[in-house]
Amino acid sequence: MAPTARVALASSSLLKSNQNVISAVATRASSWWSHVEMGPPDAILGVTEAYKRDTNPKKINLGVGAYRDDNGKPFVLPSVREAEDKIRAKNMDKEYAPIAGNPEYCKLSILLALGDNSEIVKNGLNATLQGISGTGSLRIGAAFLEKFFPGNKEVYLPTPSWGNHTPIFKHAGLNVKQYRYYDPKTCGFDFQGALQDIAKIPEKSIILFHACAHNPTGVDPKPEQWKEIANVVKQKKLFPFFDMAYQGFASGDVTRDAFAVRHFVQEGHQIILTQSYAKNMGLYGERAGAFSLIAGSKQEADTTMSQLKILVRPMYSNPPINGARIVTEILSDPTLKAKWLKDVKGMADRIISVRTQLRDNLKKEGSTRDWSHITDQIGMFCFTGMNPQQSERLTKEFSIYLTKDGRISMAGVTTKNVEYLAHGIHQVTK
Ligand code: CBA
Repeated sequence: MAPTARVALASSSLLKSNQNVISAVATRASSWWSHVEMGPPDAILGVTEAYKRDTNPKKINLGVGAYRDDNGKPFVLPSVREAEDKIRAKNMDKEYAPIAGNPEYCKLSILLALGDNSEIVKNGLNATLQGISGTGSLRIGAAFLEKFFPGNKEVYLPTPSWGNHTPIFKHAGLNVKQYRYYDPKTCGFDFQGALQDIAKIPEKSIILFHACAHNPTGVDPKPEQWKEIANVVKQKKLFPFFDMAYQGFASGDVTRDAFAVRHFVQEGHQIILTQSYAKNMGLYGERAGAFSLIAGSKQEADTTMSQLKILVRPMYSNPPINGARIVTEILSDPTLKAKWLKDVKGMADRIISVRTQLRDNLKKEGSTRDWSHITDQIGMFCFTGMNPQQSERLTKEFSIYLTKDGRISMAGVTTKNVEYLAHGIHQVTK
């Protein structure tokens, strides 16, 4: 072919491909989805996305509640590594789990929550399913309540609560309302406010409690206060829903952290309980959790379980197997369980220690503010009291990432970054 003809052919095919691009763009403009507007980034997980884009070597991510070791690195618990080795040696298959998950896993989970000698478990009064971590278990609970709760389809949440609670319940079609919980004046628990509001909740409504290590405030009722709350809940015929995402993470002791749940159950409350192994076993991405309800009889446990399975099947069919195997391996082996309990204590203790360091460093920086709540609050988070402007300045000027409500994940604070963090906080709050 003559060179001029070749050029003509090439430019005509270029023209054709351009036309294809133009018509593809035109087709997209009249797409089914052109009306979909850009949504805002997630208030918590969006913080990690922004952190990843930052190139400042001093950057700190205190957004999401994910434990880090003292080098700021993700931490896989030694007990989990050991469990994984054991599982690998068993050369297990990859078959589907049952709809409700592995029965042994479910039993071990409810025993961890209620205690090894639980009468409820002995009498078969619990309906427990493996859920997709804490969030998925909450979502099962929301769906079940929407369909079967015989009272008001209204859930009362503490103010504030974990940002995902409202969307989870609304998504299932329940109304969401609030009761007082946190007192910004004292940065502590507003016990009287909570009692007054709970007493005003219409009978037969649902009330949500954080079992321990309240997120975002790090403020929990004391055992005596839980007892009074349990009484009011009973008098008002409210239905208690416990979200237990941090068992062991608050005090370092899984029994102590289960106090509220066990007390309510002992007092005869038929609670719903959701559990997560994301934090206390560091199984974030494995999505291992559990949903339980306490029924009035063995037969009721069976009927509710049958309906729970009917709800789960079209949502995700059955849960993932790997995380549940790790949990089962740990909780069913007393030696490995003891090692895990030590790992949990180690994480909780490190957090408690960096709380003191942060407070001391703020003092060293010359801050005259009262920062006692940093050490008074417990669990993964500290609700610093910083306002949205101060939180934004901390991010913009110091590359310290946190949620706009002033919550910082203490799990991301280390002996290496605590001075820089204290400096930043002092600069934006003085
Ligand atoms: N309940 C509460 C009170 C939580 O804080 C969280 C996690 C969950 C769900 C349930 P999962 O589904 O992973 O088991 O946890 N909250 C976060 O730690 C974070 O994981 C947080 O930073 O707030 C999240 O998903 O927002």
